[in-house]
Amino acid sequence: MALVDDSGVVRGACHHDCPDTCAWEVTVEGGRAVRLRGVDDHPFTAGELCPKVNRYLDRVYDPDRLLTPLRRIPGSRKGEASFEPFGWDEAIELVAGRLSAAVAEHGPETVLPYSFAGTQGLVQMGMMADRFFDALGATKLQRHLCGVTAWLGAADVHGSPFGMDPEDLRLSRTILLWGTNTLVTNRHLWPTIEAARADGATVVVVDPVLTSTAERADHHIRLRPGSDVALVLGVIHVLDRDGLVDRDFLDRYTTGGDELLASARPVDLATTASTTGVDVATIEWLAHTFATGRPAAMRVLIGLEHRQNGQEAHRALAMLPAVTGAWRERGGGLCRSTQDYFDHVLTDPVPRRMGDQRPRVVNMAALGEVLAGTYLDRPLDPPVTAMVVHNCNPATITPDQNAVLAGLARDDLFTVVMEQTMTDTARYADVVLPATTQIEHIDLMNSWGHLYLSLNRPAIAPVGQALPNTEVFRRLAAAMALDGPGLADDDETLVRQLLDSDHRWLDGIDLERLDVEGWVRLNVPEGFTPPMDGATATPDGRLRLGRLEYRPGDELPGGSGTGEGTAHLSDRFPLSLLSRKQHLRFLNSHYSGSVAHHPAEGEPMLEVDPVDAEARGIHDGDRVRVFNDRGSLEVRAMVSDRVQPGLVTMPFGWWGPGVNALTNPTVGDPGGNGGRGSAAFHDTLVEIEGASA
Ligand SMILES: Nc1nc2c(c(=O)[nH]1)N[C@H]1C(S)=C(S)[C@@H](COP(=O)(O)OP(=O)(O)OC[C@H]3O[C@@H](n4cnc5c(=O)[nH]c(N)nc54)[C@H](O)[C@@H]3O)O[C@H]1N2
Ligand SMILES: Nc1nc2c(c(=O)[nH]1)N[C@H]1C(S)=C(S)[C@@H](COP(=O)(O)OP(=O)(O)OC[C@H]3O[C@@H](n4cnc5c(=O)[nH]c(N)nc54)[C@H](O)[C@@H]3O)O[C@H]1N2
Ligand code: SF4
Ligand SMILES: [Mo]
Repeated sequence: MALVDDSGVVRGACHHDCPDTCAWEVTVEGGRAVRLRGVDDHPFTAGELCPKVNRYLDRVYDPDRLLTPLRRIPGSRKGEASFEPFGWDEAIELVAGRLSAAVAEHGPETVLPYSFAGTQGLVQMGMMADRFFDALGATKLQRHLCGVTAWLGAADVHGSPFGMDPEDLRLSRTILLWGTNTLVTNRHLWPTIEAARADGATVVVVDPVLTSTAERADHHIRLRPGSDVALVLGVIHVLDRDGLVDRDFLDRYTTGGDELLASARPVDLATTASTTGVDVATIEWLAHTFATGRPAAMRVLIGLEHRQNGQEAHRALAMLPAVTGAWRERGGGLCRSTQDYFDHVLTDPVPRRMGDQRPRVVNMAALGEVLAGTYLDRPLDPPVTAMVVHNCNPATITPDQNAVLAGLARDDLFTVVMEQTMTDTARYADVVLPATTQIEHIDLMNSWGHLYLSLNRPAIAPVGQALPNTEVFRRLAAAMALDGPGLADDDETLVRQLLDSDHRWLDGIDLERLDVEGWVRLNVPEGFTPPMDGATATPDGRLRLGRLEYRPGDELPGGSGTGEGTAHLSDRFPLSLLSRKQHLRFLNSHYSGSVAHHPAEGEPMLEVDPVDAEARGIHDGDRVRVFNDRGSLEVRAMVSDRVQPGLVTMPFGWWGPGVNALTNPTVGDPGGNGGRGSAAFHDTLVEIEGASA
């Protein structure tokens, strides 16, 4: 079937920052999209989308959809969303004029682009935006809130951490879902896991929380938050002690195996048990199961990375399959994001300006600090006086929300927000520009959960006066007379440029074929096993193992953080706060503006263990105050044995004052890389008390 056929059905794919990248088809009648559903023959989607996106057309035609450019009414306060509509020509002239004036006064680094993965489409996510900001010489943003810490840890071992083809989990006999909530965050992988299980696979979830995935697994190992490296050390100790190390694999494919084993040898399992909360028998069972229940795979996404020691945790997990030689069998090894496969073959021919020195680089986790005028504790010169936000909702998703909001409220900051709906971030803008949705623009979709490349053709004309991100940057570049490569390329040209590759994984895959077939699997050989197939990209081509050491993050019980004053932070704030992706109908901060997507409880609730609740006289349903030095929230408590003593959780993604008012913006930086990696959202200490106290 052609992508756009006579029956008015247009093929596309979901743009959300979700590993599944489902293929969909949109039925159009009289220029209006009337139906959107999953494509039956897609190996992952198999005709089903998800509770978030089944009603995507409600979002496209939402009465609250932004339809025209808006400018802030003079004299109104930022944040109160007092806007008046105006035309595109005036909007482009205003934004171009203000950016040019800021650059003339302070130099181009005064402009901060702030964007993330509102759409993962390669064209609308950043291709033209990056060309625009490079030509301008703006401050560069490390877009590192998701996936980079996990990548750094796995790359330390693998060079380029391709990981297993997730479809090969079908062949596994042991599957460790380690810090990933598959049923909620990666639901289209679940049928593969269930099929493996029907053939005898054992499914183990390693997670501090009894998640819905943990409930459905064969075993749940409820470790203490942030203690994974200690658990891996214990497992390696047992493997070594019990003769389960694959010595031949270590000798042939790795370096540093002896150092790794030596660091695990002195481990005292009783200490591991008290550090991790996992008893010795379970540690021994886990080691034996992973070594002997073969093929044995470990599945990770990013749950572990949002911690100060997240990189080390991901490094530890990447090393474990080498110790047992799990990679030897198809269906064994490390199964992680497949992003590297696509990054390898789909590249913008316009090179990025990578200046490590200039333009200066800031990490997006530090937005609050940056807008307050410092970065890594040094004054920012020039200060940020203009910010352009697209594909992102920093008022909700960035750590240390109060600092972010204080920055957004600055009268001397000129803020442009390109959005589909009036998010909390857009409310603070000087200019809001209406953005198209996925069924209104073309894009090329890679995936971090499988190996299929999809083309998304627009099904309908833009709703209202919405424009694709690319078109806004083209218009701004022209209005500012910017001189740079590819600034006038149209969107279809951008797609062709990405596909124009000599790499064998893209042989025979071009726009024409994608137009006919909708989606195509990269030509990665079936059963590709990166370490066995010569794809280890370390300098000597061997997996790089080495010493492993458990060090808790500063802001964990037992960590060394002190906060204000000299008392240990956990003396004042004894509870760990975890904010995961919990709701089936939210996708990060998407959809929380829509009551139809809210869970039954209708508000974000704090889950607290009965032990901690009783110690504070808190009952199920009570209103409580959750607080630390960064902020304070009032929410309802849910007394629940899904968490554990010392751990409270709150869902992430709700608009308004939310869990990020409390979260830790520290960036894990073990390599001294000047702030690379993601924020330690989950290394957050809090205290709670009854709200009336
Ligand atoms: N406390 C806590 N905080 C977290 C996390 C957590 O687990 N806990 N997770 C972190 C992670 S992993 C991530 S990925 C980030 C997500 O952070 P974001 O990428 O900012 O989150 P989203 O809500 O997916 O998308 C942001 C906005 O993009 C807009 N958008 C979608 N498509 C388009 C488009 O085509 N054009 C334009 N202009 N806009 C578009 C949407 O309307 C939406 O408001 O949050 C991080 N923050
Ligand atoms: N429904 C839905 N699906 C989504 C999203 C969404 O918002 N909603 N967001 C998408 C995005 S952007 C991403 S990045 C992915 C993330 O996908 P996942 O990585 O699967 O999701 P998270 O909820 O961030 O974290 C997974 C699990 O890690 C656990 N965890 C936290 N700390 C630790 C620890 O110290 N050790 C161990 N072992 N486990 C720990 C949490 O309790 C949680 O259950 O999901 C994507 N899919
Ligand atoms: S959000 Fe994820 S599961 Fe839902 S349709 Fe999009 S890609 Fe599929
Ligand atoms: Mo993410």
